[in-house]
Amino acid sequence: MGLTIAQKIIKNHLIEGDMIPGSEIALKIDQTLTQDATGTMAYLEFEAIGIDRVKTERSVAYIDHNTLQCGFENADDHIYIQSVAKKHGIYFSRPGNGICHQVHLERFGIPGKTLIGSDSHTPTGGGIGMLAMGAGGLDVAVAMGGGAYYITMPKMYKVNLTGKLRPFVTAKDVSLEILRILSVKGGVGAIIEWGGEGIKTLSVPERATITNMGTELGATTSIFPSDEITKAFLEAEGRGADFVALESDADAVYDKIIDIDLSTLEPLIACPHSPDNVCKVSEIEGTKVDQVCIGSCTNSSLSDMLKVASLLKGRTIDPSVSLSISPGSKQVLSMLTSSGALTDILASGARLLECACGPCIGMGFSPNSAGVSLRTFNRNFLGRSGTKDGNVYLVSPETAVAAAVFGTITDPRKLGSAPEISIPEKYAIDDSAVIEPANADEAVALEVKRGPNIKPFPDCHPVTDEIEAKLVLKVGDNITTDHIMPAGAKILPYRSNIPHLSQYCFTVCDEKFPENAKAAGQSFIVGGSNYGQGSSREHAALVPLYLGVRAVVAKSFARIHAANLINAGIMPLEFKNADDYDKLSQGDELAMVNVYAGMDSGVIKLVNKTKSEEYELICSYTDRQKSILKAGGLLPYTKLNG
Ligand code: MIC
Ligand code: SF4
Repeated sequence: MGLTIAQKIIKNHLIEGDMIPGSEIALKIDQTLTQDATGTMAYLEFEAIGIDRVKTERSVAYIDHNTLQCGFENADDHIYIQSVAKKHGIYFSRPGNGICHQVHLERFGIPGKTLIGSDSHTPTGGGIGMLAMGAGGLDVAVAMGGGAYYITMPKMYKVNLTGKLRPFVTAKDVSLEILRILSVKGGVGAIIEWGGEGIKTLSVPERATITNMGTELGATTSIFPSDEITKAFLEAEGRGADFVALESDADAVYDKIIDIDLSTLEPLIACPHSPDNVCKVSEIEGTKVDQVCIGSCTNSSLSDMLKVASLLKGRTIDPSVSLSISPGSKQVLSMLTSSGALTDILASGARLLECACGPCIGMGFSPNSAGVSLRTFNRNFLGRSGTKDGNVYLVSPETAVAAAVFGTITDPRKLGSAPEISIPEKYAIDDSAVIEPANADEAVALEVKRGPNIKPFPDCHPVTDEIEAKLVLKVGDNITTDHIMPAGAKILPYRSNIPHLSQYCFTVCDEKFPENAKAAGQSFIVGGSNYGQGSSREHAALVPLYLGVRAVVAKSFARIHAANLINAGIMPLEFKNADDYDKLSQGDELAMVNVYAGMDSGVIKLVNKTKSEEYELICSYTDRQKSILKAGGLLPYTKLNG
């Protein structure tokens, strides 16, 4: 039987396990990346593991999320990350150099290699044929130390593309179309391979938009073949030597095949507050727009920005709209500048933001009260923009420009003729903002600088055989990590200060959650399906741990969050009968008995002492996961087991 692209890479990196969907496998990791909002914690964990030098082929620490320095906290964290990187063998991408995924694709990604990153959009690297996955910070710390990365062997899906996109229909619309078809949980447990004749019409930046947004499907990752288009991109980046060709075997077997004819697609838009709430732009034309943001790791490539510049050239944006542009990297910004395209953008009335995540994670540029914001980003979860009642829509750069120019949601085809942009023969290469690590000898004497905002890791709690706890919070389906641990400019600076962060935990759903959880001492949370979708932030597990949460019982979980819960020593458990979800009420006094035996049999009994009822919960922990839970998390487990 032939192999898919992902199966080939997995086979080459398999350390443990069998490639049987649903079973646990351990992979050797070639490259890692971190960003600053998850990086401080990841490097504190790496230090706690106690390994001197990273053992990967390449590890890069990016500063791109926490770039607003409204107090000492973010600046201190940047200095900490820079100093820890220099000492332990990690490349440091300075603030201003760009968004981790964009820069990694340009300068470091290699087809056929494995990459894990402490950011859920790490699958962007699949645009050049990498097996690139988002992970919790602790998993990245372990991989930097040479440890394996454990995942459940995914199923294989294929999206077969035929035809060619029509003018003003873009890779972003392809991403929205697949979200419309599969929904935000349709990719859970799967790797999505993109193939078919249609992919020959898509450049690497377009492919990277698609693999980036595959994260919103809940997929383990997404991947394109590495072909002559990949080769041309790597050559233009001066990295032709990194090219290797990769394709699936003709007789590879897929669990699901989806066909999309590119020539039938239209400009699409994801409406508030979920990336899969998709309709045609033409269906909601005329809605008044207050703000437009162009950028983020989904749509900030040079090609995207040049299209935007060409459409804005000679036009002035509507006076009632505020337009921001954040180029994805210093390379993109410098080429926009030298080509004169930036002048066209600025002349239209746009505001230039730095090469960073910015508004995507609520780091500035929050919309006005109840404002309508059209963004080229990948997520529009409630409250993420920083404005609680903001209405965020997700669109292509072309649709974003149309809204900025006309002041309302408008089909971009009304802008006239579509710009034709091809990737340059040579990108402007300047790696001066990437600081190399010290060599092993020099590193010994180097000091790691820690600011006062860095607080100790929360106390670990080994899972015990009997747990009495209160149900402090019951939530519904598709709870995101932005609900659990909100981000934004006011909260993000405290990612290395768990006690401070804890005041905000789940407050989007229940203002009183932190107070109630603390008062309960030990607690459980109940959720619906796809609990924990979205970001890879391990803080969505570490903060509940700090607040006393011992288990989360849900109808189903998102992949990275379930792994983060286990890494934090919190049990993720699923209802055996989904109807039992309705029987539980917030405030119920609960108990789990014979937990260890239940972990072995796969069924744990949950006693509702308030209602005198019993429910069955299921778990399918591997022996490794059971040991992690019994040790109180991956950190104590790794220290014990080396
Ligand atoms: C996001 O897009 O939600 C983030 C911010 O990049 C997160 C990481 C984080 O919370 O720091 C992600 O996607 O993993
Ligand atoms: Fe940054 Fe937004 Fe991309 Fe997350 S999704 S890495 S916040 S640009």
